[in-house]
Amino acid sequence: MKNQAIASKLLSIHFVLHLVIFSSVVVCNSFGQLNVFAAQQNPPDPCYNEEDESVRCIPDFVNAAFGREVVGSSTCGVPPNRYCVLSRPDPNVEVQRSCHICDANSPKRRHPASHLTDLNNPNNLTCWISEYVQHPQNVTLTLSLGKKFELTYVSLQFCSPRPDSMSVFKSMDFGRTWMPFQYYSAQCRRMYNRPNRGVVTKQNEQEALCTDAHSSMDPYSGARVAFSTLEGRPSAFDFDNSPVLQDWVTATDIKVVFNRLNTLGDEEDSETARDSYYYALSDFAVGGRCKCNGHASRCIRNEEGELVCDCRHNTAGPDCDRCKEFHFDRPWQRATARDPNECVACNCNLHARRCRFDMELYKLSGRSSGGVCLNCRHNTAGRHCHYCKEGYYRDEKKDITHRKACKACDCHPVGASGKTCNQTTGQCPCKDGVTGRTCNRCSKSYQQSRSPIAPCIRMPRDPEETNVEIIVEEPNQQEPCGECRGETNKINMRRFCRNDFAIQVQVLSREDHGEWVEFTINVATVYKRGESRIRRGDQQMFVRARDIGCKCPKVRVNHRYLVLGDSEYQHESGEGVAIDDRSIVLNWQDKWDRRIRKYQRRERRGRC
Ligand SMILES: *[C@@H]1O[C@H](CO)[C@@H](O)[C@H](O)[C@H]1NC(C)=O
Ligand SMILES: *[C@@H]1O[C@H](CO)[C@@H](O)[C@H](O)[C@H]1NC(C)=O
Ligand SMILES: *[C@@H]1O[C@H](CO)[C@@H](O)[C@H](O)[C@H]1NC(C)=O
Ligand SMILES: [Ca+2]
Repeated sequence: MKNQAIASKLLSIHFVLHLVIFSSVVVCNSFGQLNVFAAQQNPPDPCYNEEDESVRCIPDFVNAAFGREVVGSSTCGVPPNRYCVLSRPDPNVEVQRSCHICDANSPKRRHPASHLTDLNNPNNLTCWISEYVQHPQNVTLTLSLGKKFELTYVSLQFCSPRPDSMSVFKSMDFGRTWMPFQYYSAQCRRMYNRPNRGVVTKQNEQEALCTDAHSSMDPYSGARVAFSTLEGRPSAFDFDNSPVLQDWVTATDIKVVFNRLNTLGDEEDSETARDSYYYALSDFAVGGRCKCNGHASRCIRNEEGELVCDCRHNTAGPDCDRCKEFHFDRPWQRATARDPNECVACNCNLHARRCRFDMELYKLSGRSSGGVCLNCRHNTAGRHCHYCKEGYYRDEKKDITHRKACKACDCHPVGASGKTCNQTTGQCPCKDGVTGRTCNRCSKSYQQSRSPIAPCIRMPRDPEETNVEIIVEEPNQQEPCGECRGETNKINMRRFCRNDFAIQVQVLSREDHGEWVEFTINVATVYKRGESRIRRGDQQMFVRARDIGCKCPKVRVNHRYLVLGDSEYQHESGEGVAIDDRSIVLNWQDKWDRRIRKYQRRERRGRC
């Protein structure tokens, strides 16, 4: 009980602070400029501490409704109509009426819903006013926040008498479904079938309550009615560990439904009172924080103008609600004060760019690592691309992360009895009488035969002779042309995602230098850079002579191409762009520009 009291006190402090901030915006602006100046010097990222370790970070507390659009189901002034304001400054005097005109076409007499979320200046209130309301008509205000927020309060300031009954709903899915957040009524049971001032227990923390608290105030004065989302909810003090309450305070949209006017004792159909039967509010405020699950300290607008978290800790998604690509070594979790729960990269020894999470492996590892590398490259295999795939063996002189850590077995097609060599020594399995790492020689006292089944046979005579013969010369360097591995005439999202870089180039000239052919290209557009150092302008592009000879890829001077490739494939010099028979080289078509820019945007949103 005591905790709850403290919780509500904290919330009301939040609330008061918030009001102070928003009612003194003019003062804040001059401070705001100072802050900008300070930020230029050395902006510390609140998501990391001084040791550069991840720490939980949370966006600032704001009025999420400020400046956002509210849709009202009814607004006065079309056609112009009269409305009368009732007031009673002193309970001992008669109620006073002052009447005005609402005219949607007059800048001074209009009362649109935009007045609900404008700057709330207490000295100059701007109000939204509904049309005349007749029972049982409902009037609805719908506010879209454009993103998930974690709300501390919803606050409504009235210009009219407060209604007899109203309900507040929230949506977590941009208005597709709604759930009740709070009810206000002088007659909770009759209107909403709920007890007045009910109690929340641990079992019903997501239940909307009904209260008549707002109706005890002077009905004539425009007053604020505020609903604190966590007030009276037992887990509020353990919010970090309460997914139920984290969910409860989450909303993308808020809807207020005015179900019943306060007729102040008049008969509802009284003709004289009609002019004062309307709802009017000056401010619709929603206090809260952009929901980023502890992984961002601010929300920003993305290229589409949507509000999204500026995610850290290797997370992604509009609410930092998942791990970013290649960071699936443990499951995503919300950050807490104790543990930032950052997402961890998979360990693929630099041989894979994609991985997935495996719950079984994660559990087996004692909840430390569950990442499984996908599509290990450079002839590696295994969960972490940590050994060589079949037909390859480890070059112990190179680190496992090296691109050439695995060498081909190259077992002799005739001398070896299989294609798989010993992973550490590279020794191929040799047929009887055959020797050598690749099984390319006859053993001592064996000689070459014409039989592919027994290429070396024991010499019948002269066992002294120790001639070692080479059965066939080393495998031919000039392998015949195979199919182009990158051959296609289409560009699609999958291909765009799978490659490190995507550029539009014009081929200017060609020079042949033995093993390599060097093209001078002009890069007109870099759609995707990956880890390469490709820039716009003139530079070199290298292709192995063998690949060019096989027309994999086909590159011709004076032609314009779209080139997609892997930045790990490099010329010995490490300079320029290098492509091979896996790269995609397509004759450029102008219509592609728009399409590829679309892929670019999708990739930035993490859709690869
Ligand atoms: C009050 O606000 C309205 C609308 O923003 C503005 O047109 C008007 O000049 C303001 N009046 C005063 C007294 O500041
Ligand atoms: C007004 O809202 C109440 C409660 O949400 C609902 O039961 C009632 O049918 C609505 N009335 C009209 C006229 O839509
Ligand atoms: C590979 O060679 C090493 C060293 O000779 C040997 O210890 C190991 O058993 C061999 N591995 C296999 C799978 O034969
Ligand atoms: Ca206003």
